[in-house]
Amino acid sequence: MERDPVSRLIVISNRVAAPQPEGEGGAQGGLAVALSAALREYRGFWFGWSGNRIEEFTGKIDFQRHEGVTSATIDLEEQDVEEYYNGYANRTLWPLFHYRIDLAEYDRSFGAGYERVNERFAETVYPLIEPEDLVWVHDYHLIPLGRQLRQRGVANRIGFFLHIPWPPARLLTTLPDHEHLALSLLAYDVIGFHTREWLESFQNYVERELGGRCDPDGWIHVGDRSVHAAAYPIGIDYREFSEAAASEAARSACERLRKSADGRRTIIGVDRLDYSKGLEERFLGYRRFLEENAERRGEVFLLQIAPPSRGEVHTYETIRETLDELSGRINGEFAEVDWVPIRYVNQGYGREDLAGFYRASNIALITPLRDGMNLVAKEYVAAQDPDDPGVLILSRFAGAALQLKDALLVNPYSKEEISDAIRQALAMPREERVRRWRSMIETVRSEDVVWWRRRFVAALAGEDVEAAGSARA
Ligand code: ADQ
Repeated sequence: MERDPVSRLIVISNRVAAPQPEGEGGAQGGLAVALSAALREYRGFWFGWSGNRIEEFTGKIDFQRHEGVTSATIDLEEQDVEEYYNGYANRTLWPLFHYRIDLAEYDRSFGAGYERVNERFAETVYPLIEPEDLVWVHDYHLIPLGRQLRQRGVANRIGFFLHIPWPPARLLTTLPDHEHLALSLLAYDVIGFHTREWLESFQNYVERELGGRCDPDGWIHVGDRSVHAAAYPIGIDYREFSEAAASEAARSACERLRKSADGRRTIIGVDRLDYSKGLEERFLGYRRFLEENAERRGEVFLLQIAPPSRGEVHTYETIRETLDELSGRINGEFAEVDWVPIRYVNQGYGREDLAGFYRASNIALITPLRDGMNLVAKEYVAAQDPDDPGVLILSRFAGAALQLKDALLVNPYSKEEISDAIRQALAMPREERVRRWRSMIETVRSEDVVWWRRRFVAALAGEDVEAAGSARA
């Protein structure tokens, strides 16, 4: 295997998670899926929270080696988890960065817990960093970590990648202490976003709120600090996913779904149960389709797979109740003795099962209200039969929409657009499906997770990013 030109890579993210063994399910975050693939090729280690809670923080590091990846994890105190993870990360930043200021909670104790845990990460990891190491920090949980490491004398190249959108300046300024948070990013050498749109929001914020200057070549200057920021769209692990899709388990999952569809056409949705994924709006859009197309009712059904996530945050209980209620109502309203319009499944599946379900589905309905990228859309494309592919209906507000331009792009807030797109997808001739799919698979295959990681690491190592391939997003 080709070696990347770095001595060691240290990846730091909130959780260190390997892919779930087949069949065990669980909501597998996109970050976990992507990073375990990336780390296999490097020496170095992956540092983060173990997921365990303890009475008093000790800073003890647990090293493990699993499938070629060394992980180093620490346990956190209950109060840390409450304020940093359930609090600032998931009740403040997640909703705010997904444009939901109505759901964002601003509580001083959350901010304090967030800084404290970032300090704990920095304090524990910095003695493990050697002079030539490249350090790659991931996501909104750890924005202040670069600053914390610098304060401890770490002079290495440190990069930051944001897996979620960067919100428009007018929304971000509703966050108390937003300048402090944004200024933390200047401690990094490289900042990565999924798309140009999130990058431009960041640049706009820097100019408006921090009085900085953004050069067209990606350099951002604020005071005496200069940092390079660019779009690095993440992809799926195409090779791994294709192997999963070709497996016996995938074939039998595909067969199982086709058999149960009994000649009906399947519309599939696969998402973590999260308000950003637009599930309520999706159900309502599908309901509109059933209303407007009475003659097609018995011909299709929607299979929505949505394993619960973040159960400790109240808003997630609410969205779960809303969807239970809404799917029940739609089924009650439209079902026949031999047909149920929505199959709503609250569990996770292994990669092979998912690949089989994608392949058995004629349409994927992926309509997040806002999504940094969305890997499910790319997985759906990768799992299709080249001779008879399904149709991808995709929200124009997902980062993936900037790359997958041949999907049917919809406004996820519009019931009419969702309904029209389902009708268009059902009627789409095979030649058109093949043409659209060919253009999308080309992107999914070439701009995969390896390409993403190479481009970011090249930039972090100070090499020519364009030599590693330029981005379309
Ligand atoms: P997520 O919000 O978790 O990721 P997404 O990119 O779609 O969203 O990744 C989800 C992953 O989990 C996919 O690989 C999918 O197959 C898997 N998954 C989802 N439901 C599942 C189920 N029921 N069973 C098994 N697996 C399931 C965040 C950002 C995204 C960004 C990623 C990566 O919110 O915008 O694309 O990080 O950067």
